[in-house]
Amino acid sequence: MMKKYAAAFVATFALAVPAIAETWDMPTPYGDSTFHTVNIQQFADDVAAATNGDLTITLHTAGSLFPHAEIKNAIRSRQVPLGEFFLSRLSNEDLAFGIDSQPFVATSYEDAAKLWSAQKPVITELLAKEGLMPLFAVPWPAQGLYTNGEIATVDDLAGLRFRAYNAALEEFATLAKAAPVQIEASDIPQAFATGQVQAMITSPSTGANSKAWDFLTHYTQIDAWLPKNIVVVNVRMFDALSPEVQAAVLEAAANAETRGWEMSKAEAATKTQVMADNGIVIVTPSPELVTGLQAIGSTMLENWKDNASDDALSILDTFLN
Ligand code: PCA
Repeated sequence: MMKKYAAAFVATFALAVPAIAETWDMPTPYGDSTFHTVNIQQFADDVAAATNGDLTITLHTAGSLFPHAEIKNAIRSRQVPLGEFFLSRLSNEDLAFGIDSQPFVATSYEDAAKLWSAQKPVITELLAKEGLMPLFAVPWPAQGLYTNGEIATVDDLAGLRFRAYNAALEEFATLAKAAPVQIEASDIPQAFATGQVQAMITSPSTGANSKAWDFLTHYTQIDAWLPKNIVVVNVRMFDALSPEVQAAVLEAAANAETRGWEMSKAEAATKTQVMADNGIVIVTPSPELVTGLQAIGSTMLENWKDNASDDALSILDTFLN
């Protein structure tokens, strides 16, 4: 009996050695049709191809494995080796994570790239303290305003139940005298259908993916900020990979970052067109609205500076100089 066991063990072990194939589960809060998800699926496919299947990454989309708020800690505690989330959701840990969600700081892809270069070393160090390492980050297209009817000035936002996705947007809505309600991207259609919210700020990607024309009429192109998703890996789990597989992951990650930024730029135009084709009125903001929104942005940035660490403040310095 013992012998048989040992023989079976040896056989299994011998078979297992050449095939050190590993499967990594990768949660994301966003749905399959989101361009970020398409991009991370390509990243997973690239890793599988480059490692001949030694590392297979399986996506779990739309918050199906962990809710958004738990993804970072799931990676930290090694419940999953890696995952994707909205970077500025970590701003409650350090404001350095949230600079990309401050209105009117970086509103073009060029500025967003410059801001990411300034932000990356600071947040890399913060994440390292938790045993985490960023693999790549990709911005959403510039954030615009979705409403029923035209919004001529900030006063028109007063009293609206306003969908928010992070603390900055909550602060924004409050300063606009609207009432913020936190809703995940995949829950947007339901939240509007049930009247939980009446307006939102998000990208043309999320607007089109949630079929904004079913519950809203106007999209005002305020192009206020380009917030990022980030893909983060647990360092211990990464270090346990062979050097060849590590190199394949890093190369696929670098390619995913380049490809993701290009996909984002393309989305900004194509998804705005999808909304227009479906009857959403695409509006250029009035000068009064822009002035009012910029005033809110200034207040928010002052608050941010008052509470930011020196390292967080250095991001803004590097970006502005
Ligand atoms: N879409 C995501 C984050 C930013 C964006 O454009 C959302 O609305 O939740």
